[in-house]
Amino acid sequence: MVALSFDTGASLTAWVTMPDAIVAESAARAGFDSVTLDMQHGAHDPVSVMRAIGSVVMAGKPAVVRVPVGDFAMASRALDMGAAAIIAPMINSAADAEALVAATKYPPVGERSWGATRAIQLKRTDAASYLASANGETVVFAMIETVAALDALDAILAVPGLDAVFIGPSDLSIALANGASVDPMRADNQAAATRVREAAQRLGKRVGIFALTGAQAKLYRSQGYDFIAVGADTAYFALGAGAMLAEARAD
Ligand code: 3PY
Ligand code: MG
Repeated sequence: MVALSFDTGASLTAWVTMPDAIVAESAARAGFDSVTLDMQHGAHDPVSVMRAIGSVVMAGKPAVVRVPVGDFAMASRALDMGAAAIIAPMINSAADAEALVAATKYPPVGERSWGATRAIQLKRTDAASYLASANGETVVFAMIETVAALDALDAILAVPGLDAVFIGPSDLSIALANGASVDPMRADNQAAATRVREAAQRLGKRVGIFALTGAQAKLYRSQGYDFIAVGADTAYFALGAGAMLAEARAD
């Protein structure tokens, strides 16, 4: 495992939905600070995630895994496979956050089950050192993206062992508009995101957010987010292809 670092400002993560280790490795080599593998809306499954984590770590970058909704067993497995951080979607209550922490932190903080063989291999360490450092080094993000989560924000942030929150601005915008629109940049949604960021920062927790574009990521950097997802692999591919084709067809 290569750990996430926040030492040089916001950590910018690539978002990878295509379930091939070469896509993840290419993202790692493109200069992002980490690579996030998406098992919620992306096509990654446990085997593709395991292979992609290896490629990312061997390219020298931390791998992050977003697990499917409520799949805390997968969160624990992703850490076993060498993920440096977990993003868990739709955490709507302190009880959800407690279940997430229980699965991802070893006693006395939680009840993560032992089996980090691949993580130990990738970290070039031994079992005792891994056990001693894992709770402190792995970062567990609870996604805040519903009205229920906003209502329970203080209780979620107070859960011992929860390292961070990650705002899902698209889902949050849908929830705040009661389904009438999806618009992360809508003023009420940005105000809610700011409220989440400030509450997390007051308690010394890390805070992340998803940016659809580079310009949005730049705005979030200026606002002091610790961890920012910058677009997604499908957009990197389409934008790169579009730019090359336009160049090729220019007179
Ligand atoms: C959201 O914006 O809802 C997300 O989950 C981003 O990944
Ligand atoms: Mg979401």
